Amino acid sequence: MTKSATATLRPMTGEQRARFERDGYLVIRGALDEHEVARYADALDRLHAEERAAGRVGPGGSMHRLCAVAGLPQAVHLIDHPRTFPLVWSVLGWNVHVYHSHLDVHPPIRVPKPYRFEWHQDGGRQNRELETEPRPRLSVKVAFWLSDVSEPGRGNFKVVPGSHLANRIDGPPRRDVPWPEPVGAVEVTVAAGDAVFFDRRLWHTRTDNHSELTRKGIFFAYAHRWQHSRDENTELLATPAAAGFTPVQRQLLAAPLAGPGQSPGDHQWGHHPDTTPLHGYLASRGLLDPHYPPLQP
Ligand SMILES: O=C(O)CCC(=O)C(=O)O
Repeated sequence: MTKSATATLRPMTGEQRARFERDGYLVIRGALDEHEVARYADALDRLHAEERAAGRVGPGGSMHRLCAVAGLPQAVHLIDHPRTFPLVWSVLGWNVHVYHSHLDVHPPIRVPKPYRFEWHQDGGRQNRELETEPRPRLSVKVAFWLSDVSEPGRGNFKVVPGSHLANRIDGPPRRDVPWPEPVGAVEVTVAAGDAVFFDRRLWHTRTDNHSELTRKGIFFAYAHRWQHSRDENTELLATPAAAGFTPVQRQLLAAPLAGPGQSPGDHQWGHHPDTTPLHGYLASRGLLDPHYPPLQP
């Protein structure tokens, strides 16, 4: 973690937890300061320019690049950012990693796009293969905003507050069939530097950017280490840049943690808290919680 991380680590407050359980998401105002916003936005702009030059952007110049830290190693400081990461371990506990992440740049839309119903819960097949109502939370996600989406129409994140406990919403027979927006849907209006922390079950969608501003964000989804990662960081972890990553950052990037004589699978399963960096980090600061199973010492 960065220097500031150690100074300000605080678990989720009771009020935040109640709001998160009720609405399925929280907005963290000013999660990044203006210098951080400028730094990450510049880095994202540079990557976007490279991707564009290499012909790897979508229609209209949009970029949705998976494995955020592999694409932008300086974004490693976002995965355990002191303003957002405590929300993650307060909910999921210490046996976590980033299982999926993306870097997003969406320039203004100049040519109308064909209709597509993009409302979804995260987790893909989890939403078919788990049988409970509601299905379990399993993962949470943090979106860091690097452009101003404080007005609707700027490619905002759109959600149905409180919908995380509903296994389904009304939708079209095929995604290309125009369909009314879900009742209660709202565009989340936030400034550059704000973050949105959400339950993967929250029904949500990206919206089209009809403004004059390019919409930019970085997203990290966290799950327990016993859930398979969609991100692939093996090459990243072998680069010189990775030498500077902290043990907690390495855990979050799914670096192998098993020591001599330990089975990698068992370690990933969570059998070895003593050699799981986040466990040690929280224990040494008195942040484990005997009353909350995922955080029990
Ligand atoms: O880009 C957005 O606003 C939404 C992204 C999204 O759908 C997701 O993170 O699952």
